[in-house]
Amino acid sequence: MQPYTADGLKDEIARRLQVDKGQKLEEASPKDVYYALASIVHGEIMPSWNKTQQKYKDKKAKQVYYLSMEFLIGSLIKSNLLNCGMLNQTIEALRKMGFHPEEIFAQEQDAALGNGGLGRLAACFLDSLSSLDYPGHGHGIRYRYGLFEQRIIHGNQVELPDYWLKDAYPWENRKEEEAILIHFRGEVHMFKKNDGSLEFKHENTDKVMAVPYDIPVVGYQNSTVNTLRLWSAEPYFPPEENEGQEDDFYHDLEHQHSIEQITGFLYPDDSNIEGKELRLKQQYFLVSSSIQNIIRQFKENYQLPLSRLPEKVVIQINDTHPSLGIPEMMRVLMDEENLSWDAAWKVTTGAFAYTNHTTLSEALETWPVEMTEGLLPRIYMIIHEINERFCRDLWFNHKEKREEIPQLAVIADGRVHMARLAIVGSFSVNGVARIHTEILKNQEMSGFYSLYPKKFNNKTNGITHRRWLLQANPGLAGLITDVIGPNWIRRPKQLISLMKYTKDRPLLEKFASAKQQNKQALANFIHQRTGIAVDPHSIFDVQIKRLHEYKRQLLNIFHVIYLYNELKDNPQLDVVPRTFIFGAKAAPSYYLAKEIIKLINTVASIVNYDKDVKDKLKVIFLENYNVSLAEKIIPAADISEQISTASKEASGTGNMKMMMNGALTIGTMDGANIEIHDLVGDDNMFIFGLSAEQVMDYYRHGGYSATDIYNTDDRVKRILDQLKLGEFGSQEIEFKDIYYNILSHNDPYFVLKDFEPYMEAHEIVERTYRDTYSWLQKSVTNIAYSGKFSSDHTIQQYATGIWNLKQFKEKE
Ligand code: 9GP
Repeated sequence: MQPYTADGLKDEIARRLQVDKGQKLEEASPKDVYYALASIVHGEIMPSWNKTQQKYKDKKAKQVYYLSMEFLIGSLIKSNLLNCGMLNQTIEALRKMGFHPEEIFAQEQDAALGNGGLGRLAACFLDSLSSLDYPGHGHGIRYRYGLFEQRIIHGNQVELPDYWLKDAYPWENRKEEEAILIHFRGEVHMFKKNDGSLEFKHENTDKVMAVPYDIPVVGYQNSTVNTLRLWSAEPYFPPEENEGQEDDFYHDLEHQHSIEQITGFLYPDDSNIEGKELRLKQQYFLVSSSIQNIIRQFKENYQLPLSRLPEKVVIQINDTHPSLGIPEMMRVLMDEENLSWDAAWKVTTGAFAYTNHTTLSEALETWPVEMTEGLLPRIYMIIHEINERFCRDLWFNHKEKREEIPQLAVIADGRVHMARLAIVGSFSVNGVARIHTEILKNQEMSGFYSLYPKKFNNKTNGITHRRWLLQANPGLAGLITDVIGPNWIRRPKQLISLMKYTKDRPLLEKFASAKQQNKQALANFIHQRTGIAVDPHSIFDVQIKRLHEYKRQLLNIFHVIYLYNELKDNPQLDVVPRTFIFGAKAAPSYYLAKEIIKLINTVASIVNYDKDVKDKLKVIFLENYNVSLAEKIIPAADISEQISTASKEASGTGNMKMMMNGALTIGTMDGANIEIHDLVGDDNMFIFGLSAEQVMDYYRHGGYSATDIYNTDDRVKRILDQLKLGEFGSQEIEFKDIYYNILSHNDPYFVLKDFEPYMEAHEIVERTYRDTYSWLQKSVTNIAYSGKFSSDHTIQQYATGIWNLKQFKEKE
């Protein structure tokens, strides 16, 4: 990529404005400047993009395709500038032009094509694949509406549509010539061929065009540019039907609308699968377009028999959502490429690998047989056959498993079990943190683990340190480079060298000042957004993630209410001032989660204006939590709240992002918290609460009574009674459902059980914070050990442990 100077860039922006819009610089709005800038960057990326793809073709490289219903890529302008090596010059150029760089960058609306952890992980993985020179691409859906925009009105979450494509999206290239035809419904006819084998013809289908839009995935200053291919659903117009269409204009319009609906919007729930036919359609649409595309490219580029496809192609499926890719590949290989069942099965199971992201039973997908069969008749036949063969194998070759067949069968109780399909059809099954993989192996999927022990493996999640440290926190990143040199940027594990400096007081002061600047910036932002002034010297205690009962935002707000009660009882109490910051979207149909959002906002509206509390306590709920907002909050966090009910959070990735930015974790022994703990130990984080074994034991054998705690702990009783009596609401009934959910359903997520240990852990937080020097040492220790959680490390493990993929350096 061509290096631009700041002045060169300034001139080029002015030239583009003139050529493209006939505009003078003085007349240009921030949006105009953003588009001119994005077009320059895109132009810089194009040659490397073409070259990378050509190189893969020429060298016949093995490639990984990451199939995911979600890619939460957020905004790309800054990360593209950073990865192209143009960020600093751009900032300088924009300043010289009299613009505030952040205002220009903020013109790009986040591409919110994901719900949370799973989608953001996919985006981090793509960044690492390119930055490490691995041939790896994403395939996903170009939803016209991304995750809803959240507004808080009178404390309630209100959802607005996220029409992120309303302005042109400068990073995508429409590739109409590579469109693919997808078939739904219809009938399957069976014929006997001359050689006695069977042939299946899928006829009278509803046809939909899948049109790809390609987005470049730029590696960090290495000229590698991979592709994120997002598919959009469009009507199919067969050439012979082009005439006489006027007659059917309104019918066609309706038809067109129903087709476009397929990629209309992202389902807004990440923990509870809605069994809607449209969602099943989306899933098949994604996999059919991707698989047909992959096979077409394989045939064009490799000139090898399809039996050798697994030598050149590996397909990682992100959760079970794309597992219909398995029968789809069987369909293409058998019906279109004439492979036998056995040959097709060998290719398919040699190419697919599956990542599981949750053990929550409500998130494990199953589809009704009638729906699957009606919408995808040929695919259902294949799933049926996969199931028959699998069950037969169990019956005849694994006699000890006969009893378990109903729990293992791909089709059971009138439903297709997607996780089972994914396990049976893949050569690798991985969890996303050590404890999560152990739970899969020993509990949730133990029946499969004993059948296929070699398939199961762990790949602990990671995050790209380029976006989450280098880009989001330039102050800290610059300081780190000053101290240990720039090598950590390409080898993030080298952050460990910071450990040499944890006793260097003047240096620790510099770390403190970098954090303080970020806190001040966030305080300004909060003031501008909410009108509330927060003390930038208070502890910034942050919980940002989807709202779910298992993530226990409720425990956090109970702690806030407890502190508030203490301060009301004794306004002179000597406490370290705290600012509790929340960001969370609830699935629109998740009633209790929305009640918890309302509770947090209601508590905030009382606490923030109470004179007794003064500046000792503030509660901020930042609406519309998304990637760009996370980039503002994370660098300013002192405390990272990772307080899920142990055994429930598969991994978590916010924990890694905040650790990397010097926050100390208060958390349970759950997900990747355990691996953070392995590295930094008890001295550098605040662990509390039930272990996963204890939680699972309670679920199995009972023995816990929430009512006992309510009756014996005055603090708990007071809080719950306040909810029931409407002290935190406009009327008595306001939060009664939260109250009853805890007491009548025996506190399914152990909020009361973990209350006492959580309070104690927070007392330790406060004591530790008072000792500034010791706090700073712990903070730097966290940064030093965080390199292990770079997604570069995770991707290396996928590449060597699952994909058998080679880095593709320029010299090869
Ligand atoms: O809940 C998990 C979260 O713990 C994990 O970090 C993330 C990425 O692996 O996936 C989340 N799962 C989902 O979003 C849906 O299964």
